[in-house]
Amino acid sequence: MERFSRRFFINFSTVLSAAARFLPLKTFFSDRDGGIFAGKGVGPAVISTWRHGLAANRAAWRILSRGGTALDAVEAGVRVTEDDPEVTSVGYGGYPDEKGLVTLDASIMGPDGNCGSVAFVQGYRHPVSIARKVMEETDHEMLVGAGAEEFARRHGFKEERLLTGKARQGWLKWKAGKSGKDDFLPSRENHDTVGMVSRDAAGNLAAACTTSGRAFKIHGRVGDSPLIGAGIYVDNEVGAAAATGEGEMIIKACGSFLAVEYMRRGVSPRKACRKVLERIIEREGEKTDLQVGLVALSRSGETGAYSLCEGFEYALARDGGNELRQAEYIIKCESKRRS
Ligand code: SD4
Repeated sequence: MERFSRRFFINFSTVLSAAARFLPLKTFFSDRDGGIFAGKGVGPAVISTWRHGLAANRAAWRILSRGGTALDAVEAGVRVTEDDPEVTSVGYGGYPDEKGLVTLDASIMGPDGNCGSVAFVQGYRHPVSIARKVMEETDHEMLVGAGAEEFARRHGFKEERLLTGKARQGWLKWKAGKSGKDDFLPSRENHDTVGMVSRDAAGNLAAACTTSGRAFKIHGRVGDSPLIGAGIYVDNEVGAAAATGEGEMIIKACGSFLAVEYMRRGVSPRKACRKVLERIIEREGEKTDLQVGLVALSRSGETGAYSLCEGFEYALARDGGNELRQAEYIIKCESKRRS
């Protein structure tokens, strides 16, 4: 009996793996998380936040499909968003702070656990690449403000003006409309940071995040995006996560680190993202009609995302496809109704 079962199992798994070579794996194994089959032979994958993640994913995929590394992919991917003047919360064209100055935050983390970040940087459109230089050329992890700008200059980054006409108009409108009472209330419309997590063909993981932060923020404010563990986190043996939304809430929960820790305990990426949001709700109570979204990827290639409020979109690229998805959410924030 035991022999029969073993033989049956071996035959069954041979058939299964042969079938999996010819048919899309998700036909057999797609799980309720919208993830992909967790096993050997799973190809590269990339997930990034919001609609502009589609363009970012395309650039990342070009690298992954040629056998490039996850680290190169996430850097190249989010640079696309940094370049896009229509995205008013990242890089060139980002909304300025209260003083009309565009100040940027970014981070990057690779499979070896190395990471780099910059915060409160002005005049450079690719803070993620400055962050990578910090990671690779120094034994520091984070540079901020004037020091980060000097470092960028020394490494050949080109200084330029990042405030576009569109962003300036938005700032002028905000200034004209603000009252003494509500000037620094969280800006709900502008949650479009790009965070990206990726897995390459070798199974290695990386993450990157880049943002101009909350629109019209107090001069000097830094959010979660450049903070390792908050905006992004990678543990190559477990998974990677990236966050977007109200940075203050993400920082207090160590959002991305916590998502990876849940995955370490065997929780799926989707559930890990949800559990981080539940933790935020526990902490923040009534404040939680502010948006937080998370994307995550496990070592084995399973993907997931979740948001606090309705309306978070993310882009998922794998198997040569690239699609925009609506994340599941916990609260319909306007009415505070739970889904
Ligand atoms: C921040 N988390 O600076 C960023 C903002 C953001 O989508 O994600 N917007 O708080």
